[in-house]
Amino acid sequence: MPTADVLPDADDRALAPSAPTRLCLDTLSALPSAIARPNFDVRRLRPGILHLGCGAFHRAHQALMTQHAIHAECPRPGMPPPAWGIVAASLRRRGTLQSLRRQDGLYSVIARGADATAVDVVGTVRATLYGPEDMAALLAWLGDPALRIVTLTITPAGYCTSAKTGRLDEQHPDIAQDLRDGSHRTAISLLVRGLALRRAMGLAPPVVLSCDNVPRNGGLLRQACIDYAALRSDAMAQWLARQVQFPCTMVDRIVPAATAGDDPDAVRRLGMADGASVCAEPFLQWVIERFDGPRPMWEAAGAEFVQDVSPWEASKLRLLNGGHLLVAYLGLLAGYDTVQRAMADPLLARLALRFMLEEQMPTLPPSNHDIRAYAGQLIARWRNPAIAHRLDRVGRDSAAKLPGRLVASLRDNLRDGRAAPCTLLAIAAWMRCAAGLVPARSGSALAPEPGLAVAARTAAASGAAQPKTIVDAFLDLSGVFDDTLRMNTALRAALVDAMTRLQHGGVRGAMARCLAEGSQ
Ligand code: CS2
Repeated sequence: MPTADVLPDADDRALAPSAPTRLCLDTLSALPSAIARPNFDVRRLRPGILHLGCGAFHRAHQALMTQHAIHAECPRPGMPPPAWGIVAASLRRRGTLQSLRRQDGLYSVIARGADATAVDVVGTVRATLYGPEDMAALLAWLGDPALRIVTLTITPAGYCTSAKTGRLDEQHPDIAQDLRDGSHRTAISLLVRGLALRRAMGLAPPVVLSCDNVPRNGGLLRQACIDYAALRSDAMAQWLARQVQFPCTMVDRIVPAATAGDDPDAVRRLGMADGASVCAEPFLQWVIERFDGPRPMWEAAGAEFVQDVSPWEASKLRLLNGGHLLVAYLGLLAGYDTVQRAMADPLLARLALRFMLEEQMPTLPPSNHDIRAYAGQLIARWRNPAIAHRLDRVGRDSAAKLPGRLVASLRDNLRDGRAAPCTLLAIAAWMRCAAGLVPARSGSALAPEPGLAVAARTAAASGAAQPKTIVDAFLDLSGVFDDTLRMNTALRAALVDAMTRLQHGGVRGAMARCLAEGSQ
């Protein structure tokens, strides 16, 4: 068990007499009866999991499902719960960890549906570690035999892989720095170090479960770790390849960015302050490739264990995440700020549905899944009026998101001779958003991405008049488009055409024309 346990911060609670009571172990029993909470003795929950990337998604998904899994094991009164507590670590951001520490690791998940709201207080996060300050404790936990599972939500960009090769990008600045000074800025470097410790101690490695939305997430992570290890030691790389399980997973729940500070809605519902609460849609799904070794009873919390995750992963990434990108970039150009508002626009909603059914569905691997029903369900989920999911957030980190969500299916469609006008329009809209050519009324623009800076400058400098300059600047990004696509002159011309339509007919005109042409 790491030493940097979550500790009540007495100062915070004592200093503000007029402030509402804060959620913590001592106040847990004062929650209103309608709030679901741990049915086990949280103080006795020993950790068995390390999670890297303690963002809102992890808290509303794996940490909550782990609580339900522990409930399903029905710890007997007086007995400690099964040791599936979570040590939640972050290598980059301290904010959430501090809020969790003030609350003994407790926080609420507010599931907001169109008609009903349900609240769970979660108690599975038993310690928090911040990489830059708690590295020794983090490494000690990685080397602790009690650690059986490592889960990760580090975003697609956190894998530091090249979209071209699917292997570790050794030139990535953070990887290069980790190789130089061993500071473990990246999860890849930290994981390899932790696994090397286990090997040196003769301990079985933990199972490593990627929970990010990237194609073949477990395989990608495994290869990145092997590549990193091989830069130091072939023997370590071979051990890792033979001994460590990296199951693929598909995770799904729409979780908007968490509010900074105490969410007033949480205060109202809990009757006490909660600086780490998250809100989410009610929908929740987790599909996991079967693996060997002890684990929580996640299936009792609704998780599915399957032989091959690919069909779930492909439809999730291409319809949900790809659809999200289409709605984000076209929605931002149309002046919307949230997915819900954008989806209230019938033009955008029709375009999103057509994109899913006519351009993404034909590229999916065969399965018995009802993809039409899935697409309809997605439209309803995106319309959920009770959550505000910001378009600029959905569209950020685009260089890492586009390849698996929009570009892969475009490649498949081109290969098979199928038209993909909605995808082309979405990619042209992305180029405009990434170049900062977003109308002022959107109120939000995409955060600049270092990898896109040169293309964005070139495109922005060309002003509105040069669709071809914008397309050339972005299509030449080898991290996003592979050589076949970059050399495809018909594709280049089609993107220039889509860009010209956006520029001359405006986004609404371009969407209307795309729909009209498709129905001829
Ligand atoms: C979104 C996802 O921001 C994004 O990339 O597409 O976070 C999406 O909301 C989740 O994958 C839903 O499961």
